[in-house]
Amino acid sequence: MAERWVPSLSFFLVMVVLHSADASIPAMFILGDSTADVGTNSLLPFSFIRADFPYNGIDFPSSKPTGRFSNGFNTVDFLANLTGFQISPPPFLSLLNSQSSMNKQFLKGVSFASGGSGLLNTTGQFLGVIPLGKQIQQFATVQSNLTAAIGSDETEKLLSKSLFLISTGGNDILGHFPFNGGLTKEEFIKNLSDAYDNHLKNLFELGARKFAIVGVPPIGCCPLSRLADINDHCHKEMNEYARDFQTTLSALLQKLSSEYGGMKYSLGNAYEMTMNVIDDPPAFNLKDVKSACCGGGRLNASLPCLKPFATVCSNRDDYLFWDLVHPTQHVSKLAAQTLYSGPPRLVSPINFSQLVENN
Ligand SMILES: *[C@@H]1O[C@H](CO)[C@@H](O)[C@H](O)[C@H]1NC(C)=O
Ligand SMILES: *[C@@H]1O[C@H](CO)[C@@H](O)[C@H](O)[C@H]1NC(C)=O
Ligand SMILES: *[C@@H]1O[C@H](CO)[C@@H](O)[C@H](O)[C@H]1NC(C)=O
Ligand SMILES: *[C@@H]1O[C@H](CO)[C@@H](O)[C@H](O)[C@H]1NC(C)=O
Ligand SMILES: *[C@H]1O[C@H](CO)[C@@H](O)[C@H](O)[C@H]1NC(C)=O
Ligand SMILES: CC(=O)N[C@H]1CO[C@H](CO)[C@@H](O)[C@@H]1O
Repeated sequence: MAERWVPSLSFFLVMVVLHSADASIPAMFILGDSTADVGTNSLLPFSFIRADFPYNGIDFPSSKPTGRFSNGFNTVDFLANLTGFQISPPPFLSLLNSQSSMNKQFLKGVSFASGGSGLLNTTGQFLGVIPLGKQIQQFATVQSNLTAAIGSDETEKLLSKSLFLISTGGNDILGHFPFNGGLTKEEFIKNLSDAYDNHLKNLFELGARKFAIVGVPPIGCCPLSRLADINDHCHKEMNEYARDFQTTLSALLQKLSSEYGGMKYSLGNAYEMTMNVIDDPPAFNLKDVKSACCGGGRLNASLPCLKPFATVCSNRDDYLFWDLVHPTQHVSKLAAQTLYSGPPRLVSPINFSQLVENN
């Protein structure tokens, strides 16, 4: 029974790959932290970083918390939608319970993103989350399952055309404060850059070619970081780390793409994009760029966005921040539009849409 079933499934999978070969991107693979998580952490029994409770998801279809750190969709959902998918691919951990065969969803993409994680294994290590290195090991499983199902040539072709979207680094920097582990800023940023270098090489070796990368936003300006200042000002030093990391990451990607034939990338400057919003809220139709819509206490950042303890604002599209760290759905949509079709000042050397269409 099983022996007859397996070959016919493989045949079906090959047909699916061939059928979608005319789409510019057959699949999206998502890695990173809570800016990209679509429910991974909800499936981790011991994770402390989660969003599977209201008021999260209040603006999601049927007002359900989905594990997204948002009132609705996140930036990856909007990017996936612009690329031609409905929403973000589902979490890897939700695709494992299909009995003997590989999950067909692997052909369309998988999300490995885990809230609270970072580039370094040590970031979030006591929070029960999945660091980027382990996310890449999970992708290696997907790659080997694909190879077993459709063969190595088809897998190579599929992965080389797929988009690998990575949004990470913010938690590494957040976790570096206030104790800096005795490292200078330069040493720490070098650590992050070396880690990124290593992760990208591992993904390249597994077949990834198209990298859509989102840099670190000005995390010193999120409500949580502003709490540390009596005047609610941004945490300057944290922002400096984020900005310097953007510069270092840009140089790293340039170097890697010259060394690795066939590697293409697009780097979004989340720092600049978010600063533009903070510096001129009315230009983006925003009224509040300092405090959270959902939470409680000073800046609504002293409490998590947890019903019934938190309050939730009704004019959510007026806010930059949904909770003490994460953007609202409205701002996530703006971010996705900029990453997808913005100018070189904000996303370079090409924007995501150019990366998608580039073959
Ligand atoms: C993008 O999202 C909209 C709204 O949910 C949906 O109607 C549309 O079908 C999506 N696009 C694709 C290509 O799935
Ligand atoms: C997927 O790959 C993993 C690791 O190689 C393996 O343990 C598992 O059995 C594979 N699953 C399928 C359905 O091939
Ligand atoms: C991080 O963890 C992975 C296993 O998940 C391991 O292979 C790797 O060597 C570790 N990296 C460092 C720098 O410790
Ligand atoms: C907190 O959110 C409530 C709405 O839920 C709002 O009325 C209030 O102004 C906010 N507080 C601060 C300090 O931003
Ligand atoms: C990036 O995106 C659009 C397509 O969505 C493209 O036409 C445009 O040239 C790019 N924008 C810039 C400013 O490079
Ligand atoms: C994980 C890692 O790369 N740690 C390094 C960070 O930088 C310091 C100082 O340069 C090194 O000693 C660590 O090994």
